[in-house]
Amino acid sequence: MKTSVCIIGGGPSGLMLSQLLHLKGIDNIVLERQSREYVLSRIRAGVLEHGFAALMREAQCGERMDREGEIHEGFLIAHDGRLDRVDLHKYSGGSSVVVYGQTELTRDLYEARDRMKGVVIHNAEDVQPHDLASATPYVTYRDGDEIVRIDCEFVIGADGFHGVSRKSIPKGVLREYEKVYPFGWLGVLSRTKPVSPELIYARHERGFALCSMRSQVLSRYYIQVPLTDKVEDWSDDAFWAELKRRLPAEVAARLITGPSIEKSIAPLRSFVAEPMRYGNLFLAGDAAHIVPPTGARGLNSAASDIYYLYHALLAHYERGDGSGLENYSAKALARVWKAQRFSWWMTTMLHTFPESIDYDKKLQETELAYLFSSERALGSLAENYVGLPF
Ligand code: RFL
Ligand code: PHB
Repeated sequence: MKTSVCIIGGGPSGLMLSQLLHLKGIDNIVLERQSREYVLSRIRAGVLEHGFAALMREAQCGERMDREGEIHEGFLIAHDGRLDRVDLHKYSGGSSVVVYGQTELTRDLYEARDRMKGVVIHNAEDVQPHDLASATPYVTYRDGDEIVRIDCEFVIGADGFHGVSRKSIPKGVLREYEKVYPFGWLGVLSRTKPVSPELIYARHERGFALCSMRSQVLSRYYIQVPLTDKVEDWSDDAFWAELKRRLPAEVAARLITGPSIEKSIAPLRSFVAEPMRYGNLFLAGDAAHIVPPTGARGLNSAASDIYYLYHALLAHYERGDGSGLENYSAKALARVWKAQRFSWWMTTMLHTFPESIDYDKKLQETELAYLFSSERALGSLAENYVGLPF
């Protein structure tokens, strides 16, 4: 096979880029290791910044998101016996976020790819990029007993943290920065009315908790757990009891519980790979960087990568202008690191660390006390949470 852009990974990053390029007549193929059902069963992000939402509209996939997604103009932080509100709208100069599940937006992107007859190959095994430093790279994959070869001009590594693309960059070229947190988030999805119309992030001595949602009838809750815990260790009853302990009494009293329809543990990790380009391979999204979910930045950092990459490829194909591709890595990384900083800050402020001494706990309390006493500090939180400009 032959195409202009071969995209490895059919998650939100790969599908979004595929759709945007196709709308401009730029030929591309998406290779996805899993089945579509599997990709759509992964429960992940819930909060989208407006930059991401705008990209969905540009990709002609924003209709259902605009109809069913909820605009949130603030969220709450429970700490030290208080429940304080962060007024995103006020402190970000009129902005907000959209609550719309990653599952839903991925479904919308797949449907748009189907409508345009875009090529998305599922169950592609042993995907491997080749000759990336040359002007004629190619990608192979296995379909049963057959090895299929795709010749292309550019390879996009949008295959997430465990993908093959980043691993294809020679060791001497790549620098990796990583911070692994000593805990994970146990998440539960339940068909219940959310406990609060706005998200609640809770700092508690027993550990962090988050009350989120996908809609007014679908709730998503998380609690911080040690890395040694297994999903099987947590019955639904044990989960609800522990969540209630970490929430303010009046919130816990109105929490509606129900059977979990999904339950999983995600370890918390920060990671950045530099540079995000090697020859004609360009990394995007979780393939190049991940953040702990506390600041809701993961998918949103992927969106800015896709935005820069899309415009760079467009300039190349429409005007023969390669400057966007040249500058892609530096430009993307500048925003990526700001998302890393914000996610690290939110995580550090709100979680219980096994090694922390009383001094550290006092600083966490003071950080929160300072935050809610300073309009400038709230402004800084708000502008990061709604998303820094692309
Ligand atoms: P994905 O979604 O991991 O997709 C990569 C795709 O590549 C495929 N793949 C391969 N395909 C072919 N060959 C190979 N060798 C391959 N290896 C892998 C995979 O099957 C997959 O389909 O990466 P992408 O597209 O860059 O998207 C990134 C987002 O998924 C991620 O950043 C967010 O989910 C992070 N995140 C959140 N982000 C937000 O912006 N807001 C949130 O509220 C938010 N909440 C979260 C989150 C992530 C979480 N977890 C589970 C890590 C909450 C959680 C709990
Ligand atoms: C979610 O709803 O899954 C969610 C929301 C906010 C976060 C992280 C995850 O910061």
